[in-house]
Amino acid sequence: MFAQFIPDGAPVTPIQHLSPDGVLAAGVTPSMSDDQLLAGLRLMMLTRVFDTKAMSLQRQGRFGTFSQVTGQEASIVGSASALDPLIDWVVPQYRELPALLRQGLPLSRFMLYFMGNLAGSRIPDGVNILPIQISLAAQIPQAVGLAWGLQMQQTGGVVVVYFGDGASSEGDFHEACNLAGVVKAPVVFMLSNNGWAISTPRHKQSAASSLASRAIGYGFPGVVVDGNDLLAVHAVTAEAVARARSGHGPTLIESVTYRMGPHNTADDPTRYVDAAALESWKPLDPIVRVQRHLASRRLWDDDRRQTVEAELSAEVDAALVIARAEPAPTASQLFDHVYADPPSTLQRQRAARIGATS
Ligand SMILES: Cc1ncc(C[n+]2csc(CCOP(=O)(O)OP(=O)(O)O)c2C)c(N)n1
Repeated sequence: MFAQFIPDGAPVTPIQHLSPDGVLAAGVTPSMSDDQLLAGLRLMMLTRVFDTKAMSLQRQGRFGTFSQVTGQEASIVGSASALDPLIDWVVPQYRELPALLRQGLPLSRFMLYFMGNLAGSRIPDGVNILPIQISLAAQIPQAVGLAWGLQMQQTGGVVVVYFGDGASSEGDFHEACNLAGVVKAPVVFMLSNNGWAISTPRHKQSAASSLASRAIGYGFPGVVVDGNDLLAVHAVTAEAVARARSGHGPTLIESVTYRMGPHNTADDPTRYVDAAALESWKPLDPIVRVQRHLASRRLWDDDRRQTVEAELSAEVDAALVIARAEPAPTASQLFDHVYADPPSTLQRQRAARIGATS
């Protein structure tokens, strides 16, 4: 049973295992081994390296619109690390790169999506993820359906579905929670509260004192965790996954974090983000927190950081070489895989396109 079950309306202190200085809270046994912690740190760092490169690729016109993860790495890596990729599923929104990688998606495949290549939307066989979802919250009912199906098939699998505070205001979220509670679907609702839905701040999103408190209305637990704390997010998700796996149904996790960059490459947050608020989150960097913790235990130092950063930079560059070796997408491909029998208007447009591009 969760140590923290949301009482209706009460303000809640997020569960924290590591302080911003990297000190383990008294009485807490880490839910991750040292190897898992180092692997989690590496994945968080890879995501940060990728974000920087992706931003520059987008500015060069080689990538389409892209949403960075920066600041939210612990929230996504901590939760994804609690899964067994062989039987569990990840259903993403669009800001969950490291969860997809941990499930087994090759980085080069992820890149193809942002290069407009159809292959980027094709999930390789055996990788338990659904595609990126841009239509807000549409993935949440699908995740519940998937989880319900796994329950019927008795696979033992659990689904973690990711979405933001903005998506949690959509009807799809509430309908999905309701059904999941009724059928006790093995699903974990991972709500990344990063403070913003583009330019809409959290306080304009909902009058509820905590977004996790909504779970009460659907008959399952809600829990609030420090989303910049890898260990706490992992522990809370592991408990929610264990609940789901043993037939006790869903959990709503509100992971309190902060979006340190723009909403995406088309956004200018300087027009609406309070600079002081942004500054106040900088000392809470989730990557630095784990590095400090490991350094205090002599498992990390600056030399090691530089070595790993160089390795990760080379890894991202190598994935880009693979992605760029794929044939460039053609305009006529826009018409593929949408309709089995395209309407005549689309057939005419497609014919005109093929004529224009051949
Ligand atoms: C149904 C729908 N409505 C509106 C949008 C436009 N839109 C794209 S992202 C976004 C904000 C999403 O915020 P949140 O769910 O908190 O996720 P975040 O981007 O902060 O991770 C909006 C309104 C959309 N994609 N889909």
